[in-house]
Amino acid sequence: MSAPALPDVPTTLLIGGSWRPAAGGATFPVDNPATGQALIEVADAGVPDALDAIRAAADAQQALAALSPAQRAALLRRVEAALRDRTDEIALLITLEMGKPIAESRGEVGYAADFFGWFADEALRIGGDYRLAPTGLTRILVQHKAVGPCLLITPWNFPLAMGARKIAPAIAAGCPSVLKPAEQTPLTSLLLARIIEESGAPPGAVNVLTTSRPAEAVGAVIDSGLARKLSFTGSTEVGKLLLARCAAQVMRTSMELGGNAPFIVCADADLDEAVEGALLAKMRNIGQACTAANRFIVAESLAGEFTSRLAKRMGALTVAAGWLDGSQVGPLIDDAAVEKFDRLVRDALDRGATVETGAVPAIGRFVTPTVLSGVAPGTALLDEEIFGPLAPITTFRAEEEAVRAANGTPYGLVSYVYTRDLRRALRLVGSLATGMVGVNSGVVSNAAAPFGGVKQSGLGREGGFEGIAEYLDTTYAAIPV
Ligand code: TXE
Repeated sequence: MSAPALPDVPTTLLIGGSWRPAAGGATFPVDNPATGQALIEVADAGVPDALDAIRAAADAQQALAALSPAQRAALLRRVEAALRDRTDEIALLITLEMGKPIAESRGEVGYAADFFGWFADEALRIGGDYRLAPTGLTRILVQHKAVGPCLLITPWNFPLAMGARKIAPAIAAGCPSVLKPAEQTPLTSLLLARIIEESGAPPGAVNVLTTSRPAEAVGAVIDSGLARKLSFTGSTEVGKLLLARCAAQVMRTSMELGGNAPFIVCADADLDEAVEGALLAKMRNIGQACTAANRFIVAESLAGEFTSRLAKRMGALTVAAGWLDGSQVGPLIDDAAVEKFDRLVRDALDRGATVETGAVPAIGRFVTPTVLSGVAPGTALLDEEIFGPLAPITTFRAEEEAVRAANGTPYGLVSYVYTRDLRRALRLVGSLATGMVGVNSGVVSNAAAPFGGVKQSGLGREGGFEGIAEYLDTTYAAIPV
């Protein structure tokens, strides 16, 4: 299979405004998941590079603080415009290193650009307030100030958007950062950093550390004490390790971790809409999203019809390399993801699940969209984050039963509910223990919304007014008069 040529992209580290190789010259390969072949080699940062990067960020704090809110907003607007202008080039890069269909990559570029636009406005709204102490003799001047240098760690599944959700509010708040992208998808972050640089960011405002040894490089940055905040998106397992490490430095943290989203279809749901929403919520990003519907919990009375329609739609999707016309399902990110997918399907079948579509062997990293019904409690795919195009269907009779099943997980990122009854919808929104609920919608995320989870899905919010607060400290001056 021959892939289109790789767009021009930097392959070295960006530290303090200089593009440079890793100390010692180490590099590591970046794969095209569709072909399994290397696209290019990028710099492999070690501990000395990591320390240089966080020092460069700390050194840039003054230069960023010297930019007025209007200048920071204008910078973010220029980044937004450049992303929109260069959509085709960036989308191809995302598809080549991550695998998703090109139409979805274009959507990701627009979504990422929205965050630069949103936070350009937020940069103008940073303020504070003025209060009187109870005696009235002291004035309290409350301010919101940049927390300081930030470490931003992103996963591979949305290589552009995850960086945008962190860098845009950091710049808006006046925080310099070190971006550490996932080892599978460093190229999009390098291109984003170049675009931010070309848009006029001060040297050192954004530094990029690509590395195949994240534990070492990230550990060095945290232990340096120079980073004042970590924003991490990734697995709950790594998030817990990093939380413990940050505790030693009393660092602020935001954590966007794993999910196990229930997708509840009530007996009064509009079935056409529910099937459309299910496809979106399950198949977006080849199922590799923390917001992916993980468990379908369907009213018994329409489970048969819902299942056969969903299976028909999922079975008809075009599985092909993401750059090919008409591709709807690209490859999974790596061989480990394919092994996990196969293990989850096998376990469900061993426990008596019925195949409605799919469940055939993978070809390379391309797996077949699969729907399983009759999935028994205790089956691994109901407890683990699937991260692939696999839809397990379970049924319920009473609403409380659906809520109990939906909430019966340590995760709490998002739920989806399909119903035509407003009261039922509001009742469910109240009782579902997740940070976000899609009501008759398979998509919850946008730049205005405070994206984030409860329970073991994370801490903090990205997007919305709440998104910038994560990068600001509240301080005050007490002034007796
Ligand atoms: O995540 P990791 P992986 C879930 C999903 C997926 C599973 C594993 O279920 O199947 O996690 O994915 C960096 N110290 N999500 O292995 O390992 C790593 O380099 C410091 C959900 O990709 O958590 C990358 O930049 N950093 C999630 C980032 O952490 C470390 C998106 C995420 O990698 C590190 C991705 C360490 N010891 C996976 N180990 C979501 N919330 O959307 C890894 N990293």
